[in-house]
Amino acid sequence: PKEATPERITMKTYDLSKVSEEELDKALKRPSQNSADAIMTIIKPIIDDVRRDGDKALLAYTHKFDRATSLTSPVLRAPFPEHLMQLPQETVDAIDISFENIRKFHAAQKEDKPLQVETMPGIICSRFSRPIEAVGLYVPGGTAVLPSTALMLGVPAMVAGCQKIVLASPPRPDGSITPEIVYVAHKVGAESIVLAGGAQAVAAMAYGTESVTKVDKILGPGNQFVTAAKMYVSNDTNAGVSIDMPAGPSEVLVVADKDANPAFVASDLLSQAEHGVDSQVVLIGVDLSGAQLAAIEDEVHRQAMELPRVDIVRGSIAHSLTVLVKTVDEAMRISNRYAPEHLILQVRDAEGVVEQVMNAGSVFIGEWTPESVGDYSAGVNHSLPTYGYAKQYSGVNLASFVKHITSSHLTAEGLRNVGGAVMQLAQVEELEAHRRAVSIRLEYMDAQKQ
Ligand code: HSO
Ligand code: ZN
Repeated sequence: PKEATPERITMKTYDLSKVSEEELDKALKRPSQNSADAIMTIIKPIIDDVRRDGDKALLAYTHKFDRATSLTSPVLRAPFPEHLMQLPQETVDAIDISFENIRKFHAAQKEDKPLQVETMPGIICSRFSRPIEAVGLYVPGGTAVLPSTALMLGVPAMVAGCQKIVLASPPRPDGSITPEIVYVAHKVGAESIVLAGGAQAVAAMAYGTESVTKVDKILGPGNQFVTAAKMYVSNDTNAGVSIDMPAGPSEVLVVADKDANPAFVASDLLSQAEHGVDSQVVLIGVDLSGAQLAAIEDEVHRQAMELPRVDIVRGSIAHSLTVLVKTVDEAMRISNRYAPEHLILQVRDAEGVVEQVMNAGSVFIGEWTPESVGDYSAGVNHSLPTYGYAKQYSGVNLASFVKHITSSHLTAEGLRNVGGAVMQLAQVEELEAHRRAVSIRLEYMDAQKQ
């Protein structure tokens, strides 16, 4: 690997034909997270406090961590006062357009009628879905205001028909919440906004407090404390709460060939890099010439220097990398092994390459599809699996807000058709009552016939 000069904002480059598999795997490792044990020792007492002392503990933590010392109630209930959602018209319009696209895409994911299969004559198996009653949606505070995350979680919850939508987000030091988030909460029909963040907000929604509604599922991204708290409460049977997925720092992998526009490629890498110092961005260059690689690197440096968040970008670019390969097949093999949260395909016939995508949170196809359209407004969800979890998790979608329930309905004929198999297996498992539940009915049928 070529060393980056300190002042230039540039990624290390690896040439697939010159590095070993192990070297490449090591380079593609996500920046390491703090040890789970260390995080757990910090959050456990917070969760215990909120569970025991409810609002009082929740408020105390908000006073301490968010410096919102004037806050006297941790919850804002709907209907939310108009004056808390005053926004410039352009922002209202932007939220409305995004809301509508996200709504359309998630509404299309509805299964309008139950799935039904007659597995044998007289045996009808069905599957239908019902909304999760109460959901808690965590919208991070931190270095950026994220009303888009409120949309990505709130809109599908609304479309799914969840009865109680609770939003949680840390307040600003003056105790207020950003008006964009209040406006989104209003649009999705949220019942309340919990003015708290971190493990304390997660605990409040998991166990409920005097004023925070207990929820059945908690969704949304967050820092390591939030993620650890979600994992903790979802393992506590006293809470009876589930979570969406483990969350880690945001990441993007861009596959670009020699037709890709260097300025576009750089802009996509940087839009992920500005999320946080622990974000990681990966460029896979397919059959690029030295001049083409240099053009992309120049653009990365030049554009980065113009960004207000250049210092964050410096941090994330420091552990980001470029891998040079010869073919799209090689690129996709690496991408599938990395399992990026976002995969951008800036290659000729990008659409055709999608078939080769095995592991990714969300794919952005072709040069006119920057990741930021998906982050905000296209309609797809931006709450996606990170840290390689795209290998086994889906991003947030309509199914995240429902349960699937199955049913079976047999006629007498159906029971006659399958009864023998059931009785035989019950016998193998030596569960006599199971066997008799069938035999009693079959005998009854026979008696009726005579
Ligand atoms: N790229 C982020 C989502 C986001 N971007 C929110 C802007 N605002 C993680 O998918
Ligand atoms: Zn983003």
